[in-house]
Amino acid sequence: MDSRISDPPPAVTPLRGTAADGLKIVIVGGFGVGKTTMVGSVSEIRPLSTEEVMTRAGVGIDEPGAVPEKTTTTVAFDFGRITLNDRQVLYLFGAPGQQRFWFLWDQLFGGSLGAVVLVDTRRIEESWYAIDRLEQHGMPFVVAVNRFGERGPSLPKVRAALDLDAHVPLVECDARLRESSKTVLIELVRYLTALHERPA
Ligand SMILES: Nc1nc2c(ncn2[C@@H]2O[C@H](COP(=O)(O)OP(=O)(O)OP(=O)(O)O)[C@@H](O)[C@H]2O)c(=O)[nH]1
Ligand SMILES: [Mg+2]
Repeated sequence: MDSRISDPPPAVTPLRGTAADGLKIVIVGGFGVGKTTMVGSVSEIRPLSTEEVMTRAGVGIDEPGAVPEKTTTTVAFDFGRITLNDRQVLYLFGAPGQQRFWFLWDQLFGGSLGAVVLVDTRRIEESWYAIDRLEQHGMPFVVAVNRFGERGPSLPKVRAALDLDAHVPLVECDARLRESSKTVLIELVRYLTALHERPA
């Protein structure tokens, strides 16, 4: 796990007795955009992750080229939990980013209320597929721009590059920081609530 992740969660945080609403959220996006990092930084329980080392045997299959510091990749999914308030608990599922695991996404989408799409502005096109799949599913989503230390294009330029509808929330984040990741999730919950309350 990235040693720069802020405030590692305690190993065990019991679920509150008042928790009544479990909301399933998925975190999607292209390879190496920070999905596992986000689940790890924001989860209040030790996240379940299915990371495998990318070995020489994977050369030509695994593509760490654009993210050279990356040595592992998600081969199934990440799982974490965050308590929003006395009643609401988010269950977080981080999707695998590599194309050969995309067939798993349908299972992860089942029962999900909404999604976060993570975007690396150095490789915006890596997240097009996620947006297409979510739109096909009719699943609401917010987009979070993970800048990886680069200034990169402005948010309006990212919106244009992703061809996002004006109503889709687009925010900045640093997936390594708990508060930043939490802000993204709160944005998603607000968006879902607003959609739910919108007159038909
Ligand atoms: N500078 C910076 N680095 C980040 C940020 N988020 C993630 N990283 C780094 O980017 C690399 C990729 O992160 P992961 O969380 O494994 O990416 P992923 O999207 O889960 O990757 P796959 O599951 O293999 O598709 C790791 O080395 C992280 O430490 C960020 O916001 N800023
Ligand atoms: Mg991952």
